[in-house]
Amino acid sequence: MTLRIVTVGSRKSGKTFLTNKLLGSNNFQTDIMKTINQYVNGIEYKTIIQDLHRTERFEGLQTNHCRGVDGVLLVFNVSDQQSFKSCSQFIKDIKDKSNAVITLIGNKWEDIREVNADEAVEFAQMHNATYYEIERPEAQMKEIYEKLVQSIVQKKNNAE
Ligand SMILES: Nc1nc2c(ncn2[C@@H]2O[C@H](COP(=O)(O)OP(=O)(O)O)[C@@H](O)[C@H]2O)c(=O)[nH]1
Ligand SMILES: [Mg+2]
Repeated sequence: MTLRIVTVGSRKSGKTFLTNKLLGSNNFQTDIMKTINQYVNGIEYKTIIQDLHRTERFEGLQTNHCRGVDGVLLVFNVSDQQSFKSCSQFIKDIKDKSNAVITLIGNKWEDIREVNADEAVEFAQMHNATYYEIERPEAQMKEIYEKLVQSIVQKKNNAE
């Protein structure tokens, strides 16, 4: 079983930056499609992470590649209220097209805060998503990805 995970979110929210941190590389400015093998309860799962630059020119197109995905990393910039606001529509589109487990990520790398952690947590809960705020991408991304894969496997097992 191969699990497919995609990044979604406003332009410049940090999707590619965070994906590169997850992969431990710095090379990608354009499309990323990489395989990550991940163990859950002793079973190895193959996951594919997709961060598609070319879908971003029109934000509405991003969710086209969400059809049938297993997981979504939905990224906004904590310093940009608009990027958080746009998550509502993204979530709607994602849910139309998939049964994905959604991880909401507040990327924080500037000093300005326009989105409170509380409202992000509340928003995530409302949509059955998990919220993480990222200040140390190197340290946090791997764990966040692991947890997402665990949740996907759990959801699939429960559905059986
Ligand atoms: N230092 C730092 N820069 C970031 C971070 N997230 C995004 N950036 C910068 O913000 C810009 C846009 O990020 P990018 O990942 O390309 O956004 P995308 O359009 O969502 O893929 C790039 O110049 C990044 O280097 C972060 O967590 N820390
Ligand atoms: Mg990008």
